[in-house]
Amino acid sequence: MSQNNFQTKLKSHNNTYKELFKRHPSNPILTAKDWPYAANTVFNPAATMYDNKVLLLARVEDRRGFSHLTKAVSEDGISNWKIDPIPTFESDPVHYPEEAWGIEDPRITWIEELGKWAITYTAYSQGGPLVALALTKDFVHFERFGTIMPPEDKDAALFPRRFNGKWILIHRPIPSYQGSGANIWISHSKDLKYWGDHQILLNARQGGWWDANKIGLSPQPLETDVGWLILYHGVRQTPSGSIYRLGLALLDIENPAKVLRRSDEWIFGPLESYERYGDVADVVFPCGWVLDEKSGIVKMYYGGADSCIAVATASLSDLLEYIKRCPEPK
Ligand code: BMA
Repeated sequence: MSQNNFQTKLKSHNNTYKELFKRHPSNPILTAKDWPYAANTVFNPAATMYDNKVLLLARVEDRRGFSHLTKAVSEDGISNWKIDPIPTFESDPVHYPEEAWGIEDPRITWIEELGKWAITYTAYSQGGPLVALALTKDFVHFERFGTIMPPEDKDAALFPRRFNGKWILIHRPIPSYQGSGANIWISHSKDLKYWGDHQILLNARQGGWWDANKIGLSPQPLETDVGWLILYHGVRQTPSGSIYRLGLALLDIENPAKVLRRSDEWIFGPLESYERYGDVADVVFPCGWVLDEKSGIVKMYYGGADSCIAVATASLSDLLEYIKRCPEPK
């Protein structure tokens, strides 16, 4: 190929990806060193707005290997975090034996109808991880619902309102039939306690895809003018371990069981050293995001390599413009 042809060919290829989420220069914004008490690591935080401030409910792992949840609150969502001096929400294995080995990876949804926040979290039981639910008005007192999905199941979040009288939960059961992959499901309930009408929402792809075999919801669903915006993680198995990356999907606003769009490519993945190296290498794992309605900026909070908390920002209109250009799932 002549040099000219080669240059033309290069130009015709778009060789950069549009970066939707930009990492904050102060990353990682929180580590175990910032914690007011001894912890192995802090990571995978849920996020919501509380009293006009950003509230994170971080997963804190102690040196037994068990996790609990502790809140950190900040006005700008970046700095000056006020962290509870003791664990905010701990496992209670005496009354809830399914919490034997700790509680992990919460997601928070504000439920207007109840005037409460719903926290869906992974309880680590002797039978494996499962989904549990608690409600709170103040992030001080918690109303436990206990187990809402049996093991193995995790990565759950509620939609903020009912659809035709029913609440909808997104979650990720692991089938015993491994050939079918770990897919994202939705289930319905009239009372938040008893769940049914289970169905697959998003399938893990197969073969060479970045999100082959295992996917799971990341933060809580975000309501937008064009549908529910969903950020999910895909787990790629490689000879040197797994890589956790993130993709986007858009669900119908009135019927969230209907997937309108899904990104073919991942939009965020481990690149920086705090995402690549830590207790578990090559993991970005958000459990929460908040939207500033005025600026239209979304702040996504994520765990880096199971060892720190980081934040990345995107404009909601860029995310929507991107997802609207993505294909309709087959
Ligand atoms: C997942 C969850 C996350 C963790 C990730 C990588 O299965 O357990 O809490 O961040 O693995 O270790």
